[in-house]
Amino acid sequence: MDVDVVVIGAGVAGMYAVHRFRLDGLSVRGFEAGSDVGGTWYFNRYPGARCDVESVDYSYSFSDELQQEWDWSEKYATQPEILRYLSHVADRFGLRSAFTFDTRVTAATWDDGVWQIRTDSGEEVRARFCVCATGSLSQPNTPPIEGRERFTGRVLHTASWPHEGVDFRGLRVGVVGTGSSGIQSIPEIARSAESVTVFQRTANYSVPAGNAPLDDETRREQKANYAERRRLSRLSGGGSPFVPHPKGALEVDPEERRRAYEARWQMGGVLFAKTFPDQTSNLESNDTAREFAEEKIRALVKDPAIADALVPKDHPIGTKRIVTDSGYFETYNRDNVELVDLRKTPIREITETGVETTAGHHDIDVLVFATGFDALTGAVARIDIRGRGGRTLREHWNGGPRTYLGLGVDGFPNLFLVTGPGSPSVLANMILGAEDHIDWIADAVAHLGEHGKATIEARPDAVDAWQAQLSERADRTLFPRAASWYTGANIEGKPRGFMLFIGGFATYRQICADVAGSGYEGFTLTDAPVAVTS
Ligand code: NA7
Repeated sequence: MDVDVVVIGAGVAGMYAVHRFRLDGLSVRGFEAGSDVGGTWYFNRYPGARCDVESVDYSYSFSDELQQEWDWSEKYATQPEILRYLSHVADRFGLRSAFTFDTRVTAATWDDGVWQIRTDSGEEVRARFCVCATGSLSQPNTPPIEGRERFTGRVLHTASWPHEGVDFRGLRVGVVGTGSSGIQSIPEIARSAESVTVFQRTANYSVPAGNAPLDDETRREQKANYAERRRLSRLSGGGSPFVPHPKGALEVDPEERRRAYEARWQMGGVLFAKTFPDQTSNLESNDTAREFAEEKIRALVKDPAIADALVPKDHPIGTKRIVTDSGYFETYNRDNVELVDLRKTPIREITETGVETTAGHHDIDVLVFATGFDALTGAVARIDIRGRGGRTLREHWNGGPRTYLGLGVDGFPNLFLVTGPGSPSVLANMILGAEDHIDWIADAVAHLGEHGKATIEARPDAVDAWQAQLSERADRTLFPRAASWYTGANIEGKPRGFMLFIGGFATYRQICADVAGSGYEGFTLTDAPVAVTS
């Protein structure tokens, strides 16, 4: 055996994994495709990239010293600031030394009690445990639009943005996609480009961030109350210290409802989706939020026809992640921004010089794909993972991902997933979620040691029951109605099904804690011999 644990990925989860496993006295090797730490924040460098969770909450909780010493400059941190923070964490806890950068794990094979890990540099490492901290939104998706390779201008993807930045001055820019990446980057690109043509397939809900610099007083107060803030976050549905209105949207009178929506709108961001507790489970309640948001969009956009095209019509509000923007809808009031509604005039093909829709040709110098990710499964699926009997994870997940607790997979002993399918993942605060998962895994590894066991593996019946629970919970909500990346609908040919645990962060934490407390019910623990240490 070379090491106890191999960690794949040096993002938020992989970094904490190295720290925690080392604290537990385990030897760790990490591999990272990028040239440095940061994961999603290393790659997504597009202009306007920001987190949609407040910086004070979207930060590690494992070290109070770290919490107290780091100063966030804004309510919602930009990508460069988050990357600086993660770099600081890597320095402070000496994490980089565990990682080999610019190196992709290409294969992981379970062989006689050992994970054999192979990389694209030809290195092979043997480990007892393999932790996939590979990220939920890390495998970029570029849709196979006819003629894409013929375009002679510059092609960019928001998720693999050039490190040196892009100077858009004097250029005609086309942006495909109006998810979070498109909605955050379009206003920034429009500020300097000669023109921006936005190719919108599905209009999206977006709430202004209400971003603001944090002053010393606010920071002092946040830091003084950090413990309470974290406690409330862990009791919440989404991992931030906010609770919805105590009543359902239809249980209050229209004035109170409006006041509640207005207050959340002014607070800014994604939490608008959780103003009332029944907003994403009852269509009638959802309609009240939808109407409120629609009114806001129409008030922000001067041209009623453009406003109409920007009003979402395909999905209940909140069933695709609500975007947190800075001046998105207002951008369409600029003379240099044009909206192309692909529902009315679909793309025919990409040409050498631009994009041809059924309404005509758009000349473009730079084409930006803000087209998202093969979410939740894409990054693990690209690794050739082989479990017991040589069965591949790809085969095993042919019909869609199947996990127990989002942590383990039957047939794949000592393999752990982190914040992936089957967990709340992106429906909750990803940093707190990652810390929880890593702590759970580390505790499980310690439990094996204490009980003379060598392997832990999800039982097939536990996986079946977990999958059934995921579906039952999702079916009680409006989420399955949206053709979102939560369901695999954004990738052609990807199996459809709601992939996340939607019962809330607090409930999920309790379930995981109960499983651990019961001696890992639903997992098989064996004392199979481990290969001889070399
Ligand atoms: P998203 O949210 O998946 O958005 C991708 C966008 O690209 C979305 O508007 C898609 O339209 C659009 N898209 C995808 N394929 C095509 C084709 N073929 N033609 C036209 N438009 C297309 O990714 P983001 O990177 O913006 O955000 C991902 C998450 O990161 C976000 O939710 C935050 O949590 C952070 P569609 O809606 O599929 O019709």
